[in-house]
Amino acid sequence: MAPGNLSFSLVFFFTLFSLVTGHEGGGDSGKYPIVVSTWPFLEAVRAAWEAVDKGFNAVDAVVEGCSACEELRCDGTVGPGGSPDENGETTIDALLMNGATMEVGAVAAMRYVKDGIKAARLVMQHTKHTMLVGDRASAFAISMGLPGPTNLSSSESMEKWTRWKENHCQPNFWKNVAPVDSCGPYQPKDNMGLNKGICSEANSMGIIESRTSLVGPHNHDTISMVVIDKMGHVAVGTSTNGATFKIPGRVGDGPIAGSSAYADDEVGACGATGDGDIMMRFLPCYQVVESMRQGMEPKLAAKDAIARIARKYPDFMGAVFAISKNGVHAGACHGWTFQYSVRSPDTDDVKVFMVLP
Ligand code: SD4
Repeated sequence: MAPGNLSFSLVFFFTLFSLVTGHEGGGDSGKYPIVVSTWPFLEAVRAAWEAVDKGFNAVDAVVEGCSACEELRCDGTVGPGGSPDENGETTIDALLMNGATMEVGAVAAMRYVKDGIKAARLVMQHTKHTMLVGDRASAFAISMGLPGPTNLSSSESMEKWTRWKENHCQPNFWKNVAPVDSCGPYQPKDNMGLNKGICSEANSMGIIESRTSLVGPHNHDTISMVVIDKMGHVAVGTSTNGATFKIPGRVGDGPIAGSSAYADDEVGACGATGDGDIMMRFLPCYQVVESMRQGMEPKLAAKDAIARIARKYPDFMGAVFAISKNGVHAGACHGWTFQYSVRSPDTDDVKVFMVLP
C-alpha cells in the first residue's frame, strides 16, 4: 500500500475498524462460536457466521464461508476469473482441514472447476487421500457432482494477460534462464555457478532476489478462514487462484496443510496469506499452532512465525493470524499492511482488525 493511501486508510479505519499498531494485532473475545478470515472478506465471514450460528459444524461453516468468497470472486484472487498463469489460464488451489480429526482434503492447480473448497471437502470426505492435483482433480470433482468443465477465465483475467504478453511477459517467475527480458521458451543458463557447486553471494547470505514486483496487495490475496463451532471444534479452509503469471503447474501454499492454514482442536488454528512460494518453505501455520501448543500467546506465535520467514527473506510479503481454541486471536505481517476479519458473539457484525508491518 502506498504511504498516501495508508494515511487515508488509518483515518477511515479509525471509525469503522479496530486499528492495531506494531507487528501484531489482537483481540481477546475468548468466546466461540467464532469466525476469523484473512482480509476484509465481510460477506464470506457473514456466510460462515450464519452457518455456524445455525448450528453447522466448523467444517461445513468454513465451506459456506469460502464458497461465498469464491462466488463473489473476492478481490479477483479467490474463485474463477483471476490470476491468469503464463498461458492465460486460471487454476484453483484449496484446502480444508478438520481440527478434531486432523483430516485434510485439498485440490491443487485444479482446472475447469470453480468450486475449490467444495472439491477439497469431497477429497476429505470421500477419499482416503489428502490432495488431488491438476486435470485429475477436476475430473474427480466433476465425477462427484460439481459443475464443470467450465472456462475459469474472465474478461479481466484475459485483459491482464494480454497486457502482460505485450509487456514481453514481464515480470515473471523465472530465474537463471535466458532470455531474461522477453517471453519464453526459456533455457537454463549454465553459467550461473548454481549447477557447478559454486555458491553465489546471494545464496551464501541466505537472501534471494527481490520479488516485490510479482507479489503485492493487488495480485496476492487469499481467503484463509477459521471457524470454531458451538461444540468448540476447529476447522480451517483456504481458497485462492494463486499467483498472477505463475508458471503453469505451479502450486502455492494454499493447498498445503500447515502452510496456508492449520487446525488442531487441542490448541487452536492459524490462517495465512501472502507470497506462497516463500511461505510454504516455512509451514508458518504449523509453526503458529505448535508454538501455541508450547504455551506461546497467539500474538507472539504469529509474530514469531513471520519473523522466521523475514530473517531469510527480508523482501517477502505475507501475514498470518493465530487463534487459540478459546477464541483469542492476533495477527502479524511483513512487507504489507494486513487486515483480518472476526465475527464472534461479542459483536453485531464483522469487525476488521488492521495489523501494520
Ligand atoms: C499463493 N498465498 O498462491 C497464495 C496467494 C495469496 O495471499 O495471495 N495469498 O501464493
